[in-house]
Amino acid sequence: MPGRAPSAPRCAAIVGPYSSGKTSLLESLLHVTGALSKKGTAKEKTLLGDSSAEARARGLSVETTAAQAEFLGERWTFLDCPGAVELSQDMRNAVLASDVAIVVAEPQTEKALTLAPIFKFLDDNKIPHILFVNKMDTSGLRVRDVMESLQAVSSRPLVLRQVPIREEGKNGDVVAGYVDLVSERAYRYHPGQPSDLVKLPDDMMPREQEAREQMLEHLADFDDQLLEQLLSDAVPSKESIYQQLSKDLAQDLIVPVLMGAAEQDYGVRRLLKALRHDVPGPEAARDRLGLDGEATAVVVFKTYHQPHSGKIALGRVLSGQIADGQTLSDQRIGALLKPKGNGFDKIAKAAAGEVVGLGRMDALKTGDVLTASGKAPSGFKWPEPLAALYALAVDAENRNDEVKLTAALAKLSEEDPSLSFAHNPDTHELLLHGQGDIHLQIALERLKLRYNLPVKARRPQVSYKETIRAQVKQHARFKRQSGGHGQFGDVHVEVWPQTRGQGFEFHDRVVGGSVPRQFIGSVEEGVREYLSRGPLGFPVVDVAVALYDGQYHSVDSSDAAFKTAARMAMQEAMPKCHPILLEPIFAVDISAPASLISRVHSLVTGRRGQILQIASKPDWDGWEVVECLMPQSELQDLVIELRSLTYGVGNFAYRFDHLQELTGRLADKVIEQRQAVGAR
Ligand SMILES: Nc1nc2c(ncn2[C@@H]2O[C@H](COP(=O)(O)OP(=O)(O)O)[C@@H](O)[C@H]2O)c(=O)[nH]1
Ligand SMILES: [Mg+2]
Repeated sequence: MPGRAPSAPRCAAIVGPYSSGKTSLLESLLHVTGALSKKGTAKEKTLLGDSSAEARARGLSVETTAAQAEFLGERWTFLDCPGAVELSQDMRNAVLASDVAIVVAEPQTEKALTLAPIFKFLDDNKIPHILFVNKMDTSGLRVRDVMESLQAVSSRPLVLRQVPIREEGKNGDVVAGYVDLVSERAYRYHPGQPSDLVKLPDDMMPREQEAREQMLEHLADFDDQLLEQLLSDAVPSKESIYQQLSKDLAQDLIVPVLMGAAEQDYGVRRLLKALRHDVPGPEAARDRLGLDGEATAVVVFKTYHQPHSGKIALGRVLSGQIADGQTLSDQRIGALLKPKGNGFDKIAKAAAGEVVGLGRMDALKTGDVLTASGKAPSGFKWPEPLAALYALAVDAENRNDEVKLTAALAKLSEEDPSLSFAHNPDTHELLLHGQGDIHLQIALERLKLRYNLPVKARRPQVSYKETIRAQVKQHARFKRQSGGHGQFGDVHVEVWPQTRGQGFEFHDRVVGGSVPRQFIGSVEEGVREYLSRGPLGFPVVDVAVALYDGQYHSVDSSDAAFKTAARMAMQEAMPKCHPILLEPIFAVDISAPASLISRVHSLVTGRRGQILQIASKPDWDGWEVVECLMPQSELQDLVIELRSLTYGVGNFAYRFDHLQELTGRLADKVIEQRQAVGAR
């Protein structure tokens, strides 16, 4: 649009499934805008976005990379987000702080489903997004088939803005260029070069007309004037179409679709022009996040801990201006930086729209907002991190490193809020929780590479418990005569089962002082100590113990002696009470597209699950939820099988439900393993 004032700096997050070409697109965007003089390639592992050691090792992006560029006098930050489902936390945080998301997809109908959770997140949060169909240089598929499969997973209409021009090549059809459906002009692609205007091929006319009509019909759904024009066969002006496109994009009513090939720079200049014209300025993101009315606001969407540079928080200035050394929300900006290549450059100030690095602000974490007033605005909202779906028990290889290990894990989980760690009091294991095995393996690799902390990881133990089914009475006497002062304690206890969930109870039924008051607490203590590891090797629950008689000695009795006597009584009694194993059962809600729900069904039954209900998923069209009960032991690696059955998109939520008796071969195996391990 001639005469238009340059926009404030804007920010586009590049998102999409694994391997769709996001990092290649970043490379191309930087190259085309002149920010990068020499293009790297995925094959040679020289892409800017994948320059970390973890990324190179895997050939996949493991965290968000920010890079800046200028296009026609306007400034842009591009955020290349990891595509792997397990690493989607970074993607979520990045799009929230951006003005637009560029969703990169492959022209393959069978991969369309992998976009469903991405579209869902963008639409739930009303984040404007453009779809870029990449790898058109290799696609033989018809665009309308690709569009149909993608439309099936988007709640917003996908509006095609270009159609490809195909030509006969050596190995069949190749895409040679495109027709722009607004200007109705045809362009020919040139590898690494701008495309040039060509005559619209005659045989393309019917297809072009059809696609253009569809585009206009979609737009008319949101504009009465345009609808009237179409109904009366009037031709809407180019300007009015452009206006409508940017208006609808800004409100997340439609998803404009462009195409190209990042590796050849095909369609990338066209994409940049669409971004330039159609993407709203930073005020829209500010208002969307509930930060309107703030004179100065910076939202933190990522943190990095680097061994050499310390901690850097990546933030987006959404209103006002900030300067190095300034105090915001009671924290002084220790260093103001901007992303540059693989690192950062120092800057003095930054204005609304810019993405900045904030150094030496150690308290900052993702989802924080810095304001001049110091208060987090009441309307500000940032979604909760993804809940953990998988865990590993970890130990430092070197025992002396344990303190260092928790400190390093704290840093990693701060960088990535979907990673967390906790001590399991039942099993005494340090558990690392995350989104899947790759996610946790990357964390382990970072511990080793960045913090020099080699770690052993194994499958966590299940929190089995045990209880009893019979009632017994037991007498035990602890007596020791050694030199002068001896030890003496004598107890009669009764042990019986409680109903499930009732817990442990201790009853004092001593009459006539056969066990003096002051020792009764020690008897209870001895019982409790014993119950931390019952005859099967697990913590005992739902048991009641009564002390109903005993004897004492006026000189030799002591707290310690009664405690020991109580433990001895329990040791004798419990094996006679028909001990039984209890297994934790979880309530699990597994969601997947309806077309795949029969797979989920067999997955559940194959894992000793009990299906309670299959229902349609609220606010997710075409998705269903299988509600079931499943043993914890089967839940531990559920995510791995679920993803492999559902193209990676299946998900679940879970909570502890109850303990259930486990008998037979499975129980025998669990007990046998426990006995072999011994007390930890
Ligand atoms: N044919 C073709 N391959 C591409 C194109 N863009 C990326 N690729 C390839 O797709 C693979 C994944 O690329 P990458 O940019 O790492 O994808 P990301 O996981 O989405 O970041 C690599 O092997 C690239 O060489 C393209 O435009 N055309
Ligand atoms: Mg990548």
